[in-house]
Amino acid sequence: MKIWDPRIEEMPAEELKKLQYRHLKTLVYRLYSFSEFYHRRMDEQKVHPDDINSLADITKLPFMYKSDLRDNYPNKIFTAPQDELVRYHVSSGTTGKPTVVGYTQKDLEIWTNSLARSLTAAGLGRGDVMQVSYGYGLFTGGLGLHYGAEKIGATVVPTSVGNTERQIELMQDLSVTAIACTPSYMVHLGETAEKMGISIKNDTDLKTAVLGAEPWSEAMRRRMQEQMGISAYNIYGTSELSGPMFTECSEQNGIHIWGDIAYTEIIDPDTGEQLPSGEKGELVMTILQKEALPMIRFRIGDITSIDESVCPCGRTHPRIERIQGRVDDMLIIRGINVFPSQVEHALLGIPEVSGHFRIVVDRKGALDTMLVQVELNPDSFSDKLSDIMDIRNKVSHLLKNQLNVGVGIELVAPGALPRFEGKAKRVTDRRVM
Ligand code: ADP
Ligand code: K
Ligand code: ZN
Repeated sequence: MKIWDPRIEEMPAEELKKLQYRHLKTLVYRLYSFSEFYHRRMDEQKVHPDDINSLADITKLPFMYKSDLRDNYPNKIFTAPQDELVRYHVSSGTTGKPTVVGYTQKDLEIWTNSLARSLTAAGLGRGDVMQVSYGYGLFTGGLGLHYGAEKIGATVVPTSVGNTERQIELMQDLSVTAIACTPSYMVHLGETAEKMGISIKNDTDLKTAVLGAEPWSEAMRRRMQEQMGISAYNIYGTSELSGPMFTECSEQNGIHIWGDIAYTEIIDPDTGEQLPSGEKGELVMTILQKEALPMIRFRIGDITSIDESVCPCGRTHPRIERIQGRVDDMLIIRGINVFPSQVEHALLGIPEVSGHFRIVVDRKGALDTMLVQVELNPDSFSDKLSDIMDIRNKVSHLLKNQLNVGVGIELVAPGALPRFEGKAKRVTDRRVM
């Protein structure tokens, strides 16, 4: 079993903690001195860098939220000057504005190294041919995995998403041994191959799948592994951390979070109190070495628990269990984050429809579908089919632009959707993992 960076990955846990503390201390001083945003935040919390004298003192520091990125759109809280940035990525925000993340050269190196360790932990290396079927472009998945796979000396086939039949042809022709994509796309790929008369298990060299960007279950893993003759590893990350960064090792029992890169806490989402190791709660991460967009105690919103015991694989870095859900109402549609508040925001800009809407999420075959039912405004209500079609096209177009994911639109008569007292129940999710 190869380890990419044994010195770091097998470092005794106590030493790792010391290293984390040193990084934290440096980070806090740097941010207090050079960032108006963090300086103000720490002042508000009445905490000074001198108050941070152990790793446990991290709880004195204020939390950060996705809304901090939205409120400082696009890059007002970046802590590196523009001429040191070498890349931007863009992810979904909670309302109209997306979240912009930026990277210096060193930030990209750390991200790539993180993935080099992770992909090696998943058993990959030189000689592997990896098809990267995550989206290339503004999302972090495609380019992230691309650089990570090249770093370990694998051969990359940058197929990106879509055109599944061609992906399967290439998989055969180029003797692809590994793939990175969403778990639902993996299932879709398997089903498409079946239809083409190709068995992934018997007619391809595929052995490893690195799957993430959306929740999936242990049952789904077992099914895929059996049916397709592969080992499937869970990969985790968010654009605010850099992108997908951390995976499971050969044990397939928790995702190793590289402690020199990120400090992990689990908190009670209601009280903000840190929970003891092993308990389920909201994942909070501090990115210890990032230059352009450091995150202190960032409340990611995913629910999981942490296991700090040394892994049988020899790695000392803590592991988080499979993500169990969200503390907020974020939906993930084909790997893309969608907030009901974004839908609401987009609909508010369209005079022909009202603010009464409902989202129905389902899975057709292996792929997610999203339907938005929205009430017409009384003024726009019409018996003419062509009028209705025009409005529907307009709504569909605007929502696709805002959400980056295709949505079905169903226009309904004014007053047709249920009204709620208190918090509206806007989402019906019919997917089974
Ligand atoms: P990515 O492109 O890596 O999906 P985003 O920032 O767009 O990054 O989305 C991050 C969110 O996606 C996470 O907060 C989490 O909710 C979800 N996610 C990513 N990977 C996984 C995974 N392996 N299992 C469950 N959810 C995941
Ligand atoms: K996602
Ligand atoms: Zn391990």
